[in-house]
Amino acid sequence: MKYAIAIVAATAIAATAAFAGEKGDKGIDWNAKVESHFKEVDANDDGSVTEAELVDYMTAKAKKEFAEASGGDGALTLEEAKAHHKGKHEAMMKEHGKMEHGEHKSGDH
Ligand SMILES: [Ca+2]
Repeated sequence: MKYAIAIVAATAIAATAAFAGEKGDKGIDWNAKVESHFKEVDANDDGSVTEAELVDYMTAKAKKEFAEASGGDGALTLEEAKAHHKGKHEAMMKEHGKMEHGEHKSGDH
């Protein structure tokens, strides 16, 4: 059971780290990313992430995102959800575009 929780936690951490690392595959130290994220989730800093620690972490993250998306009035409308998603997507594309721009010199083709 403990093992299963560890797998779920590791998967969630890896998925979050992968998402955070969307900037590009080159030169990314995935171990360092997972390690730093793991430490973030490991609230009592005992070197292992319990289910409660992961749930607390995800809850805090969800609450923060909800507060941002809902505009702080405690209710998220469909329009707010769409706007929030669009904003996140655009920020990601902007970041991605910057990377692409930096990697390819003009006149490459
Ligand atoms: Ca812990």
